[in-house]
Parts: sequence; structure tokens; C-alpha cells
Amino acid sequence: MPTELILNRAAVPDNYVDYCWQINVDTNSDGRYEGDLSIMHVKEPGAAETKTSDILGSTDHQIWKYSGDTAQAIGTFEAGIKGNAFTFDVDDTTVTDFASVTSASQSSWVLAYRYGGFADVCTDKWP
Ligand SMILES: [Ca+2]
Repeated sequence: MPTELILNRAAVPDNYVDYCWQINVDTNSDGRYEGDLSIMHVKEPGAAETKTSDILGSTDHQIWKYSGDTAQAIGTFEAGIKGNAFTFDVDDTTVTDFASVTSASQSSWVLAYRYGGFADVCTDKWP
């Protein structure tokens, strides 16, 4: 976990995600994801490059539900930082499907960092 992030790098196009930490969720264990929780920053049009240590205050914390090829934001969650890790605190009454997630095998992690245009992104996934 870095202590500071550089947001809105000049090389990142407007409206592109420059940082994303995401948990994909497979609520029914069929191997396909029904949604995700993400801590994300999108470069707003014309935003100047800036350095911040307020990572949580500079990011959006959304719950997304997938339908076909689209995703819809259906709520937010409490994001935190504990030691060297993010925490995602979700009330399963907000997303009732999440109550059926009882195993780590029903999720995967994605970290994405963009340093330029569409293809200029570093992505790590677990597992
Ligand atoms: Ca599924």
C-alpha cells in the first residue's frame, strides 16, 4: 500500500480509471461474476495531476451489479485501510445476494493502475 498516490497523470485520458482495487463476486458459485466492489479513481476531464495521501477520500467506493455486458452501481460500502491492506465492509442487507458468499472461492481480486491510454494499464488478478 503506497502512502501517496499520483492522481490524474497527464498521460491518462479524461474519464479513464487511473486506479482500481476490486473484488469480483460470484454469488451463486457458477464460475461467473454477478458483481463487484471497487475502490476506484477516474480522471475527471481537465483534472490536474496531483499527489495525495488521502487515498480513501480521493476514491469512489461502489458496489456494481452486472447484467449482460453492463454494470450498474447499486450502492456504496465502507472502505478502510488497515495496516497494508484495504478493507471492504459491506452490509449484506444492502446487497442480499452477497449473503450467499461464504467461501473465498466465490471471489477474485483485481488491481489496476493506468499510466497512459487504453492499453497502458498494469493489472494484477488473484487467483
Ligand atoms: Ca455466478
